[in-house]
Amino acid sequence: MEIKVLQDILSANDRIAERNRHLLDEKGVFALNLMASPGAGKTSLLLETIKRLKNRVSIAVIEADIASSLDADKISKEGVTTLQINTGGACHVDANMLNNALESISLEDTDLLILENVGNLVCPAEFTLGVDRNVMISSIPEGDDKPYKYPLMFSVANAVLVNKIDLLPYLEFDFRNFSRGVGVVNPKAALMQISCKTGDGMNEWISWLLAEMKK
Ligand SMILES: Nc1nc2c(ncn2[C@@H]2O[C@H](COP(=O)(O)OP(=O)(O)OP(=O)(O)O)[C@@H](O)[C@H]2O)c(=O)[nH]1
Ligand SMILES: [Mg+2]
Repeated sequence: MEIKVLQDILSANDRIAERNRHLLDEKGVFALNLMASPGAGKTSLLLETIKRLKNRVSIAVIEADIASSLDADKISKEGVTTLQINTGGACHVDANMLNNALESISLEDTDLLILENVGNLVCPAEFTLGVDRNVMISSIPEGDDKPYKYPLMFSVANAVLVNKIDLLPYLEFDFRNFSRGVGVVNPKAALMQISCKTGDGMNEWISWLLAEMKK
């Protein structure tokens, strides 16, 4: 009876993720997997992060999208190493895709590697990649119920960033309900409120990131 297919795929993924972890550790690269639904602000956060850190930290970015190089074009204008992966339909990056991408990046020259995962609040959370931290963005227009409806994504995140807080005057969003939901699935997650438009919360985010890189 051949009924273990899914399990085999996932364990194969985990084995490659372990290889990624070893490779990144060996080269001294701190790797971050940035996840969120489409349009939550992943590329915007990357741009703000790069602007603030590029003179202190050597950054490389992997952009993953189903199609196009639009995000990679924006990031490469900041003068950092940028690689675009087109998944051709897959709604996530798996460990093997990351492994292939790592071959094209000069890891010796990289301190911080950030992967912008495919915009999706479900699939990316299912694949271990072998990175140091998972960071997810949830944005105000998406609503305060997302931790209850998409618990896996929130449960794998080391940090949850609530973006677009500049829109709070125009939209209903109950932070107490949101943070209670995060607390239920992942009480250890760092929770930050940010706006990539106004820069609010960016100091806290950058401080968190630099502190995690030192651990
Ligand atoms: N008002 C407001 N708009 C924002 C903020 N952050 C991002 N945006 C806008 O939201 C839209 C989507 O932002 P992106 O950074 O492209 O989102 P993304 O998560 O990278 O999207 P995909 O790569 O398509 O999944 C853009 O029009 C941004 O200008 C914010 O803090 N406030
Ligand atoms: Mg993007």
